Amino acid sequence: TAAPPARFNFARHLMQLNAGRTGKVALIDDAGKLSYGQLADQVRRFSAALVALGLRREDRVLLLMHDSSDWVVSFLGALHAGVVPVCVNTLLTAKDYAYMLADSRSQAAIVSGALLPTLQTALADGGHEAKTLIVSRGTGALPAGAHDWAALVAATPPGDGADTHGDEPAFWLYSSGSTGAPKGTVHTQANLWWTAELYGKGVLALQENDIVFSAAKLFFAYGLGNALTFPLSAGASVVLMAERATPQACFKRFVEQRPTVFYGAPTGYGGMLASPELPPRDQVALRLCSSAGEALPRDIGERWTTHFGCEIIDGIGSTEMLHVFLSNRPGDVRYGTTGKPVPGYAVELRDEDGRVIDGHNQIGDLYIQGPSAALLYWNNRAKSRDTFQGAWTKSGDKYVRDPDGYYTYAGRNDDMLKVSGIYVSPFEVEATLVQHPAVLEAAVIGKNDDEGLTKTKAYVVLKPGQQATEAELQAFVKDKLAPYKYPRFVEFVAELPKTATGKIQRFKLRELENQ
Ligand code: 3SK
Repeated sequence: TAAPPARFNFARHLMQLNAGRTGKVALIDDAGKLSYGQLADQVRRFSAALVALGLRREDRVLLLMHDSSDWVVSFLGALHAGVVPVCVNTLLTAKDYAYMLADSRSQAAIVSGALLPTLQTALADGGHEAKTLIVSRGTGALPAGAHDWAALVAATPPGDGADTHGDEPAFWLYSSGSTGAPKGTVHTQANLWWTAELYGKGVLALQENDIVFSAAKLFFAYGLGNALTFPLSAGASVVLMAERATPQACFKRFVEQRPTVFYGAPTGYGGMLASPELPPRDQVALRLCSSAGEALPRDIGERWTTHFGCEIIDGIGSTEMLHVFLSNRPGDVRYGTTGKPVPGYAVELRDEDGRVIDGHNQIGDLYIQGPSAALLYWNNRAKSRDTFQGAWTKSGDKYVRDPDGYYTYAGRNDDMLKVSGIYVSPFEVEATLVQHPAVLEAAVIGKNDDEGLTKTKAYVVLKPGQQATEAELQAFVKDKLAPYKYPRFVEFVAELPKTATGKIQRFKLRELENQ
């Protein structure tokens, strides 16, 4: 595949691609529809509004929004102006946002009305440079000096945008590790183009007449490709929803909007299959489904295909590579495996000494080479060097390759857990549990449920004479961390297995749990 031109702006590129589709529906959200023509107009207005508000090329702006057409316009509008959106997870705490505002030195914040109170708590923390606040779909009165998103777009004439370089920092996503603060992962304008070419077209082969719907939200790298980069690069239509992707919320969209392509994570597929409200095949229009976030258990894939008659294309990507680099292919699905490298990416398995494993059936660390890798982690030279090793990017995952060339997931090489497709650091949960007055020690591991999906389990030692219940400790964690990080199971034990030097032996707990 030929590279995009050196001077390249992804927002402008999409507008040029879709110039002949002005009347076609691009986005369908909870409030209504936006055609490709309206989308281009709003992007150019929002881009000009950012400039008029004093934002300059390469300034960062925090984007904390629920999925909606305003999210898409804000993201593309910023890219169009050469302003850098820092897209953040809507499920986090004010403390997390205070960190991200300060770390990114965001000069402005764009926020959904429903998330404004949390952002305001973060802003009140100080230590940031955000001077401008833009509120999308607010309900009450705006804070003093804040701008209403829709009024701003309506009042600003469309701008021409910036003549950006394809390799210039275009947007950030935050990536979490087992220790330390989340890392601002800096991506370029051209990286979006590469993911659309290699996975969106190369593997999924999205078509203009597709209607796509993603359970993964736009702030995740997976959701960004699914519901923005790929469909808008194909002239397709996108269904967006602000609410959590419960089985009921997904079924409602399946039946009412009739998407042809759906993207989810294994836990979501498992939850839908278990629901008594699962719609029959003839009420939906699905032709293709995709899964990522965690390995898709074979049984879930097979049951979904039996029910709906459509395959789930399981793959793995990363925030660092922006999207999927290893994947099954439509018509060539081997459930239980993550398929083969996506053309345009190379993958290697390396042994403990860093030597490339040429043979089969030997577990190794997965490294990826490809054109959509992030530039760096912001303010984190050590971790950037460790992850972005020249042309190769370390994934942190272990894989094994079979003689036919299919790759199967074999765990992480750090302690991170992926729960419902989202990373959870066991250390962060442990550090929170021990803040509870009754808890002496805690160890958190991944426990496989009956479907083979990972759930967090905490082993807890209470202080002598103290009492606590499972529900109380779960609520304690939910209150202090992003709620999705709470341990799904808590077991009280008299002591934790430890080495002679006092280190907790999590592997012994894992063996115990998953035998
Ligand atoms: O979790 C994944 O497999 C994934 C897929 C696409 C983009 C980003 C991620 C983390």
